[in-house]
Amino acid sequence: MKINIMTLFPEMFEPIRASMIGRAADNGIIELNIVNIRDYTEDKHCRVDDTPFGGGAGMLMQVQPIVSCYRQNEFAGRTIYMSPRGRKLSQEIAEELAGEGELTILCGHYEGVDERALTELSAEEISIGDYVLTGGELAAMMMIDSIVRLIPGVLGGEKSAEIESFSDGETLEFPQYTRP
Ligand code: 4HQ
Repeated sequence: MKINIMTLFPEMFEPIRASMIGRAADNGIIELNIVNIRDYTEDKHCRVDDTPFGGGAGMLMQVQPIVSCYRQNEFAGRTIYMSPRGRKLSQEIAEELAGEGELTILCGHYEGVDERALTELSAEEISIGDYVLTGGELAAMMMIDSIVRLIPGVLGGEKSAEIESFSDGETLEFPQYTRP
């Protein structure tokens, strides 16, 4: 599976290069393609944000850098914008997304992104919960972690069998013990 991540803070994704996901990327089971939206700005001062038209607090991410980034990289597959307005992430959604060949994830900052960028990318919105973060990066990492562990070959054989037998029971685990 190819996972494209559009962000203003690529360095925030270092932690997912470690652990199980890092190994899956090293083994070629997944491909993490992390791109910096700022690299696509056509503004002479490299700005990527602007004030909301008609007023409102804070700043919004501009359409141009996002759309240029998406087009120039020829991203394909479903595009997901991490947003507290979105469909709440669940095991069912993770399972659904684990079956995709390519996913593009847009991480917003400031007050969010200009709605025209979301329309242009036909982005679906997914939320990790009813609370407000400073950016979509941590939300994206949580979603990616929940998806990638379901891809065959990412966890050890023993673990994947466990997933088969638990499927939706994963979230209802009983207390477990190592030997006394
Ligand atoms: N965000 N689930 C993006 C979130 C969030 C969430 C806050 C994402 C602000 C711009 N994302 N912006 N909750 O709180 O996904």
